Amino acid sequence: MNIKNYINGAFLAPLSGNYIDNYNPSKGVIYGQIPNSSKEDVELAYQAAKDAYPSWSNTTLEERSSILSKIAQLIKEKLDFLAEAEAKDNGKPLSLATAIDIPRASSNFQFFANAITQFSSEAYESFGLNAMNFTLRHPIGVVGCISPWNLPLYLFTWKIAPAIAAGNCVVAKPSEVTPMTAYLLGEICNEAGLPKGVLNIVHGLGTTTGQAIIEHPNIKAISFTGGSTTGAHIARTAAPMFKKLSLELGGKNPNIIFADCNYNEMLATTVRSSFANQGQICLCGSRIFVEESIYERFKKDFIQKVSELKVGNPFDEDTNVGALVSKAHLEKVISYINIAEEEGGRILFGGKKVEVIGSEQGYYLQPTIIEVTDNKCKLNQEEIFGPIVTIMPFKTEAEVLQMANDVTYGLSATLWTNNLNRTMQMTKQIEAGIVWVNTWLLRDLRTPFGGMKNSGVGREGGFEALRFFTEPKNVCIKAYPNPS
Ligand code: TXE
Repeated sequence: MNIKNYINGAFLAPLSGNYIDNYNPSKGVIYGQIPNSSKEDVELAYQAAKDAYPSWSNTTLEERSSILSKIAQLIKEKLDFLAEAEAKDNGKPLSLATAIDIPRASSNFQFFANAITQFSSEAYESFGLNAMNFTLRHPIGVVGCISPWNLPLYLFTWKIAPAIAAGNCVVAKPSEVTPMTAYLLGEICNEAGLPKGVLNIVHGLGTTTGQAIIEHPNIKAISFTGGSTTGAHIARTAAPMFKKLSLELGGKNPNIIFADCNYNEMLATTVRSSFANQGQICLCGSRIFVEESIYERFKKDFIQKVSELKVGNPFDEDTNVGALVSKAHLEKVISYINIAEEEGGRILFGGKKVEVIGSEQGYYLQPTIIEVTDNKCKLNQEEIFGPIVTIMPFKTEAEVLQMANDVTYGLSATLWTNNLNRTMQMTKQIEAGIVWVNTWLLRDLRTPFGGMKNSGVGREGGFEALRFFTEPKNVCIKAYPNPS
């Protein structure tokens, strides 16, 4: 199936006529083509957004909210269709796309449909000065949203929904590796009555299409989720143009397990936090630290549970682990298994490619557990973003805290303990934007989401996202006594 750009409500071929191949990772075959949009296509999208802006930014909140709700509703109605498209394009189990990805894409629109009606700004009465301050929050204008391949529609809509809810018009680019559901979203937006030009979707490579978006002088804000190296490049490009930036980048998250935790809950959740979506979630707990007294027990039980995971075709009902997103990514992930061997890591389980019958060319890898002895090793320092976790024991709270923080990343952390004091102390000291205690990936969309250190700049979610997509303007009014 050939994909087109969605510009001004219409589906357009790229002006240059350049296309790139789109792969089905579970089969390892090309199944369509997508535009490799040039600067000129991005300009077309920008012009459409610019033209739509005066009217869209002046719609009533009620009208905006009702269009966003309609999009949410249509995504819900097309759940099966969209989930199948996502599983085919990305390689993730259909069950996961059906239970998580697509429902969340719908919730993103519904959440911001509601949030925008409750969004407010501050006012200060300057006592003694006879003045009043209030802050207006205007939409920015035309903004850029660039998203990755791991949770395609989920993350694409997580940016677009608050951007348009706040009254902006958008030029958006999904990952070239997983463009399909973004393409389908265009049709849904038309069906929901989103005015032409409010959302424009251009497809193509990061280095051509993405680069044209971030370099565009009049696209005044960029919301990006992806790798930290790309994030640094975007920051370097956007900073001299004084663009507003929100960067959600990689993670190397600790999963810290104390002996006093609820063991069965911890074990089941740790399997999920290690291998959900083939480990391709920036929030996965890829470094598992286990208190020494339960280390051997955990190791045995964890290996047992992981060995029960079925690696297979995303469309098989009993598949737990699907295909990795691309051949290049599979090779990158496998290179870490070689690094582990060089570094003296012990592969406790997995480490091998899987040949799935009927899908022999697909990009499958066993979920892999590697025992390491030093947090300084590459496996514990670099983001692998695949089905590989490391485990190592620790003795004291201070020791595990030091290791947890001893990485360049700071996205999320998980803590398993029933000790309240320890929870209070550690959550304060862990360097991460999100800390889960006795759970993982439990999300309330009102909460601030994002990382510190090399995991990003800024926060998404709730009113934080609406603040990002608006420009505050303070108005100060002084009053004088009435002339007598
Ligand atoms: O991501 P990229 P890649 C991590 C993960 C992965 C690594 C690289 O470790 O192995 O990043 O993955 C667009 N200007 N994460 O290379 O390149 C690109 O087209 C503008 C973590 O696939 O960062 C895509 O739409 N845009 C992450 C988006 O950026 C550019 C999820 C992300 O791609 C661009 C994905 C440019 N110059 C990977 N270059 C997470 N935080 O969840 C690329 N892009």
